[in-house]
Amino acid sequence: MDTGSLFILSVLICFVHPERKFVFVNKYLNWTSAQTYCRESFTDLVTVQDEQENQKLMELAEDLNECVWIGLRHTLHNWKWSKGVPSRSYDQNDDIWADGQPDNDGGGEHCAGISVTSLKGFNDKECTTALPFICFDDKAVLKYIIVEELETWDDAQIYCRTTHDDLATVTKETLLLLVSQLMLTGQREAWIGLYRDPWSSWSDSTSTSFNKWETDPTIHPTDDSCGCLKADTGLWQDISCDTGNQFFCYQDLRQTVLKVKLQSAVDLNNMEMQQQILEQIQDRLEAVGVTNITVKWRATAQNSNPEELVTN
Ligand SMILES: [Ca+2]
Repeated sequence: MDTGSLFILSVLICFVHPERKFVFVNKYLNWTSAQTYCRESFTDLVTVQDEQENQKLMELAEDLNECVWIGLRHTLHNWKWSKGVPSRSYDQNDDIWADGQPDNDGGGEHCAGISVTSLKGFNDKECTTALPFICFDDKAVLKYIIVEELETWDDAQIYCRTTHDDLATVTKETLLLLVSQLMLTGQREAWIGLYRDPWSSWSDSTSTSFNKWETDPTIHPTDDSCGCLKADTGLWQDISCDTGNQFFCYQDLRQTVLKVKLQSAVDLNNMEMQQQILEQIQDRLEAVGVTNITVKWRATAQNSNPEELVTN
């Protein structure tokens, strides 16, 4: 046989209508091992986006009297601005923090402020603390407005969004100016628009506001807590990620990989030949009822066989 003519092709099929299949895995693994298992065997640990999906998972585990891992893990590393700009997120290693900060003192410091005692950067504090705050207003002459009323971070955000644009986004360059202005008011600290939600990131990087927490899970000093779903009640608990639990994976049905071996004397780098093969695959799929798809080649790192086909 002419081994030079044997090509291994992978066909990745993407359906237009997204659909996910949930899988209950009856193995007891810690959260990280469960994540690895799901990624190797399916797509990822499950993301729960609404009540209907939460119900589906309960039914899948048949009212099991145990807590089953879902794809939620506590993370302290994802800081965001209220106004959403700049678009990048900050983490603990960014050069925006005062010395020793963010320290998440007490485990629940998820909002950030500036202080007259530090020109180096910000401090994380509990969002329920009442502080003055700094709004930003692009239409105002003085765009940074220090409001001396004491408010929680959430109420300060509401005020700024109602009265001005939003809570202020502060850079290293504007920090010195704002601290100077704060000193003039006689206040020592003020909220800015920086915050984090430690439970907003799922294993597959989806962001969703849906949750079913049994109790407020936000007070954790470290990132060793993960989310699980109690199959009998549908409520979520946060427990140590090292616990051995059964778990829910999901399979993204929009992407199905088919591996095909072709024996051919033709050169698959020939553009016309590639197009003919794509059309034949598409025709065959439609003939068996697989519609709403297109198929195309995906270049591989090495431009030689095996090559891959991708559809979308
Ligand atoms: Ca702090």
